[in-house]
Amino acid sequence: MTSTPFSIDPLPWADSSLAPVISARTIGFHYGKHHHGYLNKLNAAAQGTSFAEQSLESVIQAAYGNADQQGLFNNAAQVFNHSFYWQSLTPSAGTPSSALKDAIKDSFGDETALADALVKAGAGQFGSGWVWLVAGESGLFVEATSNADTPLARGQTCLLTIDVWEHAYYLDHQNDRRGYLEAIVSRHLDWTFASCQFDRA
Ligand code: MN3
Repeated sequence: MTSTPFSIDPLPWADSSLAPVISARTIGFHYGKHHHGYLNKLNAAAQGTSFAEQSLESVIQAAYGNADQQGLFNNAAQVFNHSFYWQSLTPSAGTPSSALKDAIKDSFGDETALADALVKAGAGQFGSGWVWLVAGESGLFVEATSNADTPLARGQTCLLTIDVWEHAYYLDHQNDRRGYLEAIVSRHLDWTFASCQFDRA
C-alpha cells in the first residue's frame, strides 16, 4: 500500500444522526464520494511534488490566486472545506461560549440576527459555494464564497461553514436551499466547535 500525502478524518457522528435535515443517503454520497473524490484528486496532484510535504493549509494558501495551480487549489480547498463542514455540524446544537456570545452580540446584535445573516448569505450565493462565519480583526462577519473558495486562503479564521452546493441538499430538500439552511442553522450547527475556533483566534 502506498502512503498518500493527505487524508481525511472519519465523520464525527453517525451518518444518520442529522436526519431528516441531512439524510444518511446524502451523507453517504457527500462524504463517501464527493469529499473522498476531492481527496483522491488532491493526492494525485500533490504526489511527488513539494506540496506533498506541506500542510493542507499551506497548500491552499500557496496555490490561492495562482492560475497554474487552480486545480490543486480547488481540490485542496474542497478537502479542507468539507472537513470543516462536518465539524460544523452536530446532531444537537448546544450554545456558544460566553466569549463567543459577546462577540455575536457586538457584531450582529443577537443570535437571531446572525442566523438570519447566515441563511440570507447562503441562499443568495449564486451557484455553488459555501457560507461562513468568520472571526475578523474588527469582529465577526458572515461571508459567502464561490465554488471551492475559502476564507482560509486569505488567512482568515473560520468558525463555522455550511456547504451550499446542490449535492449538499438536493436529495433531501430538492431546490429548497433556504429550507436546508434554515434547518441547519436552527438545529445542527456545532456551537462548541465554533467556540473552540474562536478561542484559538
Ligand atoms: Mn460538498
